[in-house]
Amino acid sequence: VPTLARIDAAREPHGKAEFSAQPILAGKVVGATPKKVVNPATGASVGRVTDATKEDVDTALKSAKPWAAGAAERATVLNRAADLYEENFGPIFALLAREAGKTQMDAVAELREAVDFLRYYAARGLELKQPPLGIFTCISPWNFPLAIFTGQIAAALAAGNAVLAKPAEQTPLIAAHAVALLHKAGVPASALQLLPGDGATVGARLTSDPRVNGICFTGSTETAMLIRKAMARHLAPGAPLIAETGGLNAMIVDSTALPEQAVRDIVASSFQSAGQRCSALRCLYVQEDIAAHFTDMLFGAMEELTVGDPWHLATDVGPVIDEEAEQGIRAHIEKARREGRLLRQLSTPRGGHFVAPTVIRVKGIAEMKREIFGPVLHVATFDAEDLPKVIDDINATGYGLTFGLHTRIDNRVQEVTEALHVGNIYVNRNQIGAVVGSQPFGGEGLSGTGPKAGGPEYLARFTKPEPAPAAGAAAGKADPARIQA
Ligand code: UN1
Repeated sequence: VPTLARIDAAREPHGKAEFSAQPILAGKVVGATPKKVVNPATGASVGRVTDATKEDVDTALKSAKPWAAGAAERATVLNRAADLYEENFGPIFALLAREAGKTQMDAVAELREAVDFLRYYAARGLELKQPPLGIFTCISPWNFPLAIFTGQIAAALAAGNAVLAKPAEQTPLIAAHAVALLHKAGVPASALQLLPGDGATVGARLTSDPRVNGICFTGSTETAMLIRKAMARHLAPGAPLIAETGGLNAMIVDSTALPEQAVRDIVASSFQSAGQRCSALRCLYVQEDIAAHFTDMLFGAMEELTVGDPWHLATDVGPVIDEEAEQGIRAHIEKARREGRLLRQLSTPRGGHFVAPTVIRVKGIAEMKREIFGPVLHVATFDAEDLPKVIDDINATGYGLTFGLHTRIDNRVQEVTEALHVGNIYVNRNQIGAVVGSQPFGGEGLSGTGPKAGGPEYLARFTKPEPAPAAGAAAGKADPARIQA
């Protein structure tokens, strides 16, 4: 990782530069009516984007060709792309801060993850036995506009597919920058095309055209359900949907936890990335006996956070992504304030889409109907004898993405983790920031389809299915990476 001084120097020339994103169809850049893309922290222009039209989607589908090179050559190209990403950290960090509101800490982690995905899938691609499916639609979110955008594409390409990539509407500029690097590394123009645009024009077409052979999606649970319906109507039976969706993630802190450590991990899990991760902590359960003292410590630690423009290296919490996000989260906080449940809120800087870290009291996770995608932590207390009920309530949400546990009771780790239907469990640490390769990431139930991204089973879903194994062969296979301590 470069030093902060080097990061600052490398991104400086890109601090005011105007970037652009346009559809890239079989290598040709098209379109001429650009919309402005603005910085969520300042409202200043970052550049312009041209959305793809329905004709562009059709052109892309006609030009798409699965990547014919052998697995070894594909791996070489993806590794070269990883090198190019690393060399280009200046404009990448500038774009992550200016277009996506990422703090430097988050930007460093995001570039690392994107590079890890490229190298990991390049290596796993060499082990694949089955041929590619054909054409993959990849639809990615604004909260990891480089890492998840790249991870989806790298997986589909490593398996030999052609990719039609639709970046999130809020973050097309970094996507265009990434696609340029992938092409420069040697990914053929017909194997990777970029289609910026909205869900109605671009997303809907890319998920309901019978020429598409599979879909990789990260975003809301509601959108995943719409995609599944469209696929059932229009795509060939068996075309896979590989989806990572929402979460309603809990953490339990019992009276044996180390308070300083738990507080630090809660602050990171709830407020880092302004809470805009599907893995983020939403509902904290603190054991009643320690609750008063513990929440005081938590409020004290929150006070240390600097909220502001992520261009400043000292900023801990940047803006939320746009006006709609800001208003939605604010409405949720205001309701809690009216009901007398607002426990703490930091002061909010002016000028951008800022929501200051906030803590709200709840009785339990059961009353939280949906994921609030921002820096808002909900806190409940529990008595030790009610632990089974807490576990039942967490399972009853139907989501199952991440879970955190702070305890020094050995049996409790086993009891709790066995009872929970959750993809990623973190013990005595924070619950964000899964690591490609060693901590594959993905949820159960409403949180996703599996297999886990950055894990050994992921790539096979991008290939023709293997003939069914003998009955019982794969049954009961434990996932050793599910629990991280
Ligand atoms: C998401 O926020 O859409 O472990 C998923 C983590 C990240 C979460 C990515 N891999 O925090």
